[in-house]
Amino acid sequence: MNSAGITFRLFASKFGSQTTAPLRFASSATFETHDYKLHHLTEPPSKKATVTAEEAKDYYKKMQTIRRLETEAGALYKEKRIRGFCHLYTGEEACAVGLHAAMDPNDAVITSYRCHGLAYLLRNNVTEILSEMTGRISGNVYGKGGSMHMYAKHFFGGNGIVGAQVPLGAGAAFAFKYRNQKNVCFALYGDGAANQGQISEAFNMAELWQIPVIFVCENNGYGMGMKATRSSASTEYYKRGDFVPGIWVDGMDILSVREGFKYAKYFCNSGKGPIVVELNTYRYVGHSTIEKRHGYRTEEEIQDVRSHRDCIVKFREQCVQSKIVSAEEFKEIDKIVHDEVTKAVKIAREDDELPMEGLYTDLYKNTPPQVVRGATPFESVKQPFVTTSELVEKQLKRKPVIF
Ligand SMILES: Cc1ncc(C[n+]2csc(CCOP(=O)(O)OP(=O)(O)O)c2C)c(N)n1
Ligand SMILES: [Mg+2]
Repeated sequence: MNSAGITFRLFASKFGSQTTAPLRFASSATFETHDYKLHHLTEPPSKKATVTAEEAKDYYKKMQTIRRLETEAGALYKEKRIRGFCHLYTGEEACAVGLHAAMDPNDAVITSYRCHGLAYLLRNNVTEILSEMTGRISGNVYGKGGSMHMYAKHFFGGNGIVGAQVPLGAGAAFAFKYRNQKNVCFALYGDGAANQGQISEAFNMAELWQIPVIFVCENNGYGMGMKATRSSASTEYYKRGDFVPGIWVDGMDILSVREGFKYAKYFCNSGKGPIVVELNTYRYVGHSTIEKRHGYRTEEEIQDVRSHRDCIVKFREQCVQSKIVSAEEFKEIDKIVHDEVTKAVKIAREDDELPMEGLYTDLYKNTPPQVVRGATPFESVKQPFVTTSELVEKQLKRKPVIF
């Protein structure tokens, strides 16, 4: 359901144009969000979500970029250019883009190892993300972190230990409260992580101290190869905070996600303490890129979600039908995304790795150069540069990454 916006822009010249495109396109539209479920809350978020044409194009481009960069990451992994673990976000794009659309630039975010989408959004740089995975200097942390460890000014990673980021997120939010700063921290975790003790401990402290943290459970239905119903006594993750209010959101619908997070942010910022947001979502690919086949779910199940709930396809259809963005404009965006990601892949393949001196940088913060014992079996080495940024700037004469 939607209603076209009241303002219009000319889409094609009225004077003698041969084009078959409609003459007028709406500059905004209002859609109905999907139903929310509430826990210890009375008023649901707004059922109406207005989106301008510019916003719609922006959200679409971001979701498509994440999908494309993850597809390329999967291919680079198969070529053995990405080594180690690599967890793709394919299918879950509306969660990150909807969150990003609702957050303030000074809000903090922390997530699990499935971090490429958020890292890209918070740095607005595809090259950094792909090059980090291939271990190149153009990477987000110069290739020293890899797939699970990417950062931005208010983005605390990328965390490989399941659930570990949740208490850290509560800590980041506590800092906001301590400083009287009206910001929130979004602490994301999965349905598998939801059963950990440290999550319950974080819920308790956050409620006790009324900390402005949004606990975001990205329920993609599986923890590795374990179906949520087999691991969780209750799969109503939005209720799992018990005394912490919660909300269930359709994580495949970007506008429902955006409105859900606006609501959660308003809740936290009005001094009511933490809130749990469960995003119902789905991952199309294996738990990590080394997974050979999905023994724990059927191809039909995956295809069914792709055909009926895909966040990108659905959003595109919605926008075309409501005439805020044309099919042609979407095709143009696809081309821009394709070109941008292709360029980034080239750099991720061809750029250099850090020289050996990079092994001894960023050991401590704000210290004079240290002597590193056992750098080789026979010698100690004095740090030639204290930080990797210094090494990159002074020795390699390249631009450092600035957070
Ligand atoms: C403390 C700890 N236990 C186990 C693992 C191995 N492990 C990695 S991911 C994962 C499943 C987590 O599933 P979920 O929280 O649903 O997140 P998703 O991968 O679905 O995004 C497990 C058990 C780990 N990394 N850390
Ligand atoms: Mg999961």
